Amino acid sequence: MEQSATDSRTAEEWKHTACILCECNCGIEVRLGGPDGRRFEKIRGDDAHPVSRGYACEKPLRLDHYQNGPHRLTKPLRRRPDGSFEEVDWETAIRGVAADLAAVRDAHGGKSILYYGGGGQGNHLPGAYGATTRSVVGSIHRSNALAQEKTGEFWVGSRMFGAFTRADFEHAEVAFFLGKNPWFSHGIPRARTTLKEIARDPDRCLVVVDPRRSETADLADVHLRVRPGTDAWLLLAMLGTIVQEDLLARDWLAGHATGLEDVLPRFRAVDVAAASAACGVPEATVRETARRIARAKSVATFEDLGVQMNRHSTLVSYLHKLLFVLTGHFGREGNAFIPVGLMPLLSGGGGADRRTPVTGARLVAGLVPCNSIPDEILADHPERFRALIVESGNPAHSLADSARMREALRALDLVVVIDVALTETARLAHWVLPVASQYEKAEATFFNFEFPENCFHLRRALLPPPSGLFSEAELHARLVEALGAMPHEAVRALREAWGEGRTAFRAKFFELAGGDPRFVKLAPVVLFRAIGDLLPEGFAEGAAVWALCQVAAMQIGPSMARAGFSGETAGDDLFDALLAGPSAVVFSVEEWDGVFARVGTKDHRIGLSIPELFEELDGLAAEAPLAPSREFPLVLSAGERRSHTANTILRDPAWRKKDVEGALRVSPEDAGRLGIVDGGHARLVTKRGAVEVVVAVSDRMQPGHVSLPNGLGLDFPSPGGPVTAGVAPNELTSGEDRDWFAGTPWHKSVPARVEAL
Ligand SMILES: Nc1nc2c(c(=O)[nH]1)N[C@H]1C(S)=C(S)[C@@H](COP(=O)(O)OP(=O)(O)OC[C@H]3O[C@@H](n4cnc5c(=O)[nH]c(N)nc54)[C@H](O)[C@@H]3O)O[C@H]1N2
Ligand SMILES: Nc1nc2c(c(=O)[nH]1)N[C@H]1C(S)=C(S)[C@@H](COP(=O)(O)OP(=O)(O)OC[C@H]3O[C@@H](n4cnc5c(=O)[nH]c(N)nc54)[C@H](O)[C@@H]3O)O[C@H]1N2
Ligand code: SF4
Ligand SMILES: [Mo]
Repeated sequence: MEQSATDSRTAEEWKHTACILCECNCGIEVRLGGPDGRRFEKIRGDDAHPVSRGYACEKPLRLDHYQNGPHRLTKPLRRRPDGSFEEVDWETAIRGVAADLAAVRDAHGGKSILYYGGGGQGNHLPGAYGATTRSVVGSIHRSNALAQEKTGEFWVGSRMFGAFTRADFEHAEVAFFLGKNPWFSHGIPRARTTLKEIARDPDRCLVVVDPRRSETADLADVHLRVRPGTDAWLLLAMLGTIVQEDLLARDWLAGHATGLEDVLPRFRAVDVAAASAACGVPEATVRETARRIARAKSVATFEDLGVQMNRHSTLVSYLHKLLFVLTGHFGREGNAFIPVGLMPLLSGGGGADRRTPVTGARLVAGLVPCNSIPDEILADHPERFRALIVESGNPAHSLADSARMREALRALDLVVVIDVALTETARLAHWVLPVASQYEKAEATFFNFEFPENCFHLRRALLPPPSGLFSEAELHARLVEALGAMPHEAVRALREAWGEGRTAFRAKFFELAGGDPRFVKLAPVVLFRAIGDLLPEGFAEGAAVWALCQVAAMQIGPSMARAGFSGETAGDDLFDALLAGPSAVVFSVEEWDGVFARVGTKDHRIGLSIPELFEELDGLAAEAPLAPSREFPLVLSAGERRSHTANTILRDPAWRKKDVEGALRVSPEDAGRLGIVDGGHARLVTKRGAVEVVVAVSDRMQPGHVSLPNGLGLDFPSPGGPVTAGVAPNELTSGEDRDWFAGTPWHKSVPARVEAL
């Protein structure tokens, strides 16, 4: 793909793309400018985007920090024996990485090569292309951030629905947010608009479960201010109320669910008063809220990190889903649904019977639990991981216990990092392979969860990469070539067939796919080599999406037909629409009546019974929730989303106008007791580490609860040497504090103390 900075698309025009700072991927328009025409001078919401419809929050205005910051790497780096890096040319890097990967494979088997990442909030195509290199070197184990947040929920969803569920907040009478602060973290389309609409309407009700008076709680009709880490008891009390007061959707359950007899007795026995006391919410409020949910025509719910990175998280996911299912809030407008994806990112939550090689941790959705990764490396075990490929992820910063993660990275025979920046993880790599930014290549995500109309956005490159850089598609194509695995004959044949038209191309592709299972695994790079440069300018990396469109046409044909893509050419028509659309394209249209057909259990009924979780559930009544100790009297939530946090995508601290250091929020009561003041400094100590923090005294915090933002403590190049602002939260967290089932961490309730300085 050849592009020049002076081509037709760099004129004084707004270009359509998407924000990459959270999973919503709102459509935005960018006006480029500056001396080299590469600055993101103006940014606005894209009215043409069918989901975000012009909406954008404050964060994308700062995207120039991502695109044009001094953190961008331009040359491959190789580690010298003394630990320093040297710049090498691409020829050397590709050959070296291919040889090193092959050496690990030959010595220990491909199963010893772990792949981490594959995409962040805005880029999922690297995962598709990276799968080709993985298949050539025989890497079967993988992990990514989902395995430190969503795997418990996936597994529960797969057991109950055979799928992952989302909910329709736009039409819901009651909106229920459990450990989720959408005012800042979004996660639903046009979050603030929707929240305000619900809050304004006297017939609708916004319920927020959060120990903190979050910005979403400010708008709420009901704020259930639990004590940190006690949501399991709150849900127990709510379910106890629903069962004991007979608020169940009995008729509906009779037709749509199985296993009711297994769960009802458990909640009939609950002491609602005791469970309410355990979570610190008045019993009357618990009962009122349970009744409000049960009686509502529609209820949409969302659980997120406040509970998913917390105690009893898999059980909480189960109780949360029981809450809306037992009250009948599934499969109708304004309630929960099963999204129909172009590429079902969040399916396959089952398979927890497969285990990791060293510690035997469950591979939910095929992912190695993030908290297990160091244990799978730092073991004297023949099957330990020996090599790690990290692509678009920063595990040395984002996973529990950074110190131990660094130790694990140092213990590996080979670490290859593919990133735009010299991250905390890249610093420990043997090879760092820089790539084009998300605005210098075609990109897309599979965070497509809308209903009844779902959209996919294949974004066109806004500008060419700086010289010497290229995309992951090109990188993996080169690696596959260097490993001697590129099927050149297939590439040639497909390229030729493209010239003959789509019918010939489809026929050739499926002929090749049918003849050789290896071809299927390499299809992304084969397609990229065959047609990448034949696609419209700026779309080369979209080549693999052609195959996704074909698969979608086979798997969700009726949904696509309702969106206007039908018949033999449905897949190609969709692909062409993606290339033509200035913005996202509606690829599937559902009917609410069809939701139950998507319930993936044997009888298409919701399975209420999950016996694996009964012991934990039944034990709650006798369990004492996390209590303050003399050593650690406080509970730390390590990693809150704020106005100026975006994981580690924006590394430049200057992108934050306020709260540059990312203050520790402390209640006025605790601050007074500890003798610390707003804007002052303090020492924050956990069993794992101690750091110095800036303090913000905030009446949003309840006494005993302190909170640090996520994504800070990154180093950033500056003329006087690297600067760091704020605290990296995982210097304070521990790997063993995790859910017994899914292995997800307890970052939101870390026992801690604060000392005045
Ligand atoms: N601005 C911004 N938005 C983002 C991101 C970002 O980095 N910055 N990251 C994106 C990503 S990757 C994700 S996963 C989502 C996460 O989105 P959220 O889960 O909404 O984000 P958090 O702020 O981490 O946690 C949500 C809330 O959990 C609360 N909480 C803490 N302890 C408890 C508890 O014991 N019980 C309950 N019920 N709540 C508790 C916190 O007070 C907080 O308000 O955000 C996405 N959006
Ligand atoms: N204590 C604590 N820890 C947490 C959390 C918390 O709340 N508390 N939140 C967790 C959550 S929910 C998540 S999702 C994770 C997120 O953590 P990670 O999954 O590690 O992801 P990001 O911080 O989004 O980093 C993405 C990386 O991609 C790089 N990148 C950007 N564009 C490109 C590109 O085009 N190509 C390539 N190859 N790389 C690119 C960026 O430079 C960055 O290094 O953090 C988790 N860690
Ligand atoms: S809601 Fe998320 S995707 Fe949308 S503009 Fe804000 S950060 Fe970007
Ligand atoms: Mo996340």
